[in-house]
Amino acid sequence: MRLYVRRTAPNALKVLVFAAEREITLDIVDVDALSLKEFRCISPLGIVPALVTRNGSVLTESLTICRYLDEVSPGELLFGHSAEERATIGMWERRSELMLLNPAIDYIHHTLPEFTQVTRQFPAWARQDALSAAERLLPLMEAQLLRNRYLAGNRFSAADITAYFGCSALKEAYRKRLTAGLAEFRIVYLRGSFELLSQRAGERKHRFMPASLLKSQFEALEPPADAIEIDVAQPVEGCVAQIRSQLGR
Ligand SMILES: N[C@@H](CCC(=O)N[C@@H](CS)C(=O)NCC(=O)O)C(=O)O
Repeated sequence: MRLYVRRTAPNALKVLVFAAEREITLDIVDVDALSLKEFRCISPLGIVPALVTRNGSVLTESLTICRYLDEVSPGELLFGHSAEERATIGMWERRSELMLLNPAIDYIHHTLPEFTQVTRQFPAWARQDALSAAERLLPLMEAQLLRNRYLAGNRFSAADITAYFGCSALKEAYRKRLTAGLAEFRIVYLRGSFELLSQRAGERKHRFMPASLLKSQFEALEPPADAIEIDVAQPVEGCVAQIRSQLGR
């Protein structure tokens, strides 16, 4: 199966992480290597992610793609087994997407000068209202995570993956919140210099996540103290091998 992605697009990254968790091998195509016209022949809306299944049909919508991959792949289901489990995971997944991830994306698109070309911005609305749904959801999530190891119970699920993309782990205080109550966890710090990362960001052709955004990310970053630290100057396969070996996987 072939998955079309853009590596800065949260919905596409969500499917990549889902596939990695389920150990599903996909042929990954970065749409930056294609013209929009070429990509629109595959996915008429021109949005990522898009999956071409084994029988040649094209699926878009990250949630639909993840559900499909879950159903057609052997192994532990991340959308649950019983009706009860599926409903609970589905509920937390939708809450995480609609009330956390999408508002976070809206906030960024409406407030940062880098997105003036992409979005007709309403910064006052964003500052006042965009995150109100997240503010209502977060205390509920926090209570849920005090009672359970993961969002939908004691098993890791698709809901945790979506929620993860609505969170930032750049600052120590955020990491403390994200890991509170976890008996066992490791933080992986992918370390790269500003020069290297801005060079890589500058090589992208699309208008999303422009290279100029990197500055504010570096300003916010508080490097974690006892993380597994990986130098991203090496190829991605080397990073993955080092992380796996340090996690003993
Ligand atoms: N609801 C869709 C949203 C997909 C989406 O918004 N994709 C963005 C990147 S995260 C995109 O490709 N935007 C390009 C465009 O709209 O032209 C999903 O979950 O897959």
